[in-house]
Amino acid sequence: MSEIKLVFTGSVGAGKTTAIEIISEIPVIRTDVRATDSETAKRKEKTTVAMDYGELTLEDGQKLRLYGTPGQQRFDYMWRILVKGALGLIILVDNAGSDPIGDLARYVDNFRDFVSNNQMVVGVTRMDIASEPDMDFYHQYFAERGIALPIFPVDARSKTSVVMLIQSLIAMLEFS
Ligand SMILES: Nc1nc2c(ncn2[C@@H]2O[C@H](COP(=O)(O)OP(=O)(O)OP(=O)(O)O)[C@@H](O)[C@H]2O)c(=O)[nH]1
Ligand SMILES: [Mg+2]
Repeated sequence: MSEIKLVFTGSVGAGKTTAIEIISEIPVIRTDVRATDSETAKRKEKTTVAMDYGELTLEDGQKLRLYGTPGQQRFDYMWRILVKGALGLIILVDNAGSDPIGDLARYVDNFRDFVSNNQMVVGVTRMDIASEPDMDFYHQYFAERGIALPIFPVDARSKTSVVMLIQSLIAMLEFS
C-alpha cells in the first residue's frame, strides 16, 4: 500500500474540516462558505459545501490522501463522489448535537454499501462539551443492532487524537 485514500464524513460541525486541517502536511484545500440555511448558521459560521482535501505521510512512509465531505444532507451527492476509490471511512459525530446517536445511525446507514467492502471507524467529538451519551451507550446501542463499530472519543482539534483514530483504521485495513 503506497497511497491510501481516506474519507472523513459525519454531521455538521462534528469537526471534519478541523481534523483534516490539524493533521495535513500540505495547505488544505477547503470549500467552506458562510452558512446560509438557518439550521447550520445558528451552529457555526462556515460550512463545507464540496470537500476538504489534505495529505499526511505516516512515520512508516505510508501516504494518506484525506478527503472531507460536507455534513449537510443537501450535498449528499458529494458523499458518493468522494468515497469512490477510498479504502477507509471515518465518521465523526458531534456529541453536543441534538441527536448524536441518530446522526451516527444515519451515516452508518448511508454508507452501508461502502462499509460492506471497506473499513470504518467512528470518532465522537466535543465530549468535553457533552459527556452523554458516553462510550458504553454507543457500544451498547450498536451491539444490540448487530453492528460492529469501532468507536473512540476524539478531539478534532488535537493532532494526536486524530492521528490515533487514523492509526486504528489503518490497522484494520492491514488485517482485513
Ligand atoms: N470543544 C470542542 N470543540 C471541538 C472538538 N472537535 C471539534 N471542535 C470544534 O468544532 C468545530 C467543528 O467545525 P468544522 O471542523 O468546520 O466541522 P465540519 O464537520 O467540517 O462541519 P461541516 O463542514 O459544516 O459539515 C470547530 O469550531 C472545532 O474547533 C472537541 O472535541 N471539543
Ligand atoms: Mg467541514
